[in-house]
Amino acid sequence: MRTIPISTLMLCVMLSSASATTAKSAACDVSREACVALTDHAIVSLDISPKPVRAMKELFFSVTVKGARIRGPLLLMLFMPGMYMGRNEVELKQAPDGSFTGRGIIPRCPTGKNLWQADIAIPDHGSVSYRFYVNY
Ligand SMILES: [Cu+2]
Repeated sequence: MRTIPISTLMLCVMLSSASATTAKSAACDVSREACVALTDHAIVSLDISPKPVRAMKELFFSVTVKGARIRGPLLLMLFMPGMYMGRNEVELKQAPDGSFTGRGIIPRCPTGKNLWQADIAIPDHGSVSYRFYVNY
């Protein structure tokens, strides 16, 4: 499981159709661009707006799932790798266009660190993770 920029997705799919989950890719920071992650037969893209992503501001999360029929809602979990920052979950409800959307807030870390992770469980298809840097 890893994340890649949407712009390189098609290239990656072409280069590695037989082994998509082990292909090397550029790191993707969802604070700056929409990112795609692959899990069991599902292509999951996450976008967060407004950009760049800031702490203590309401954020809009939008997820699209391709390759799998998913029924919402989905649960997006926000946390800092290696540090407990309290439970922070965003319920993503299915919008008329088929995407899953919700709103949430990322708190400011007292240590000044700003690496966060968003995990989304895709029912029957494992889960995907995205790491990104929050701006203070
Ligand atoms: Cu922290």
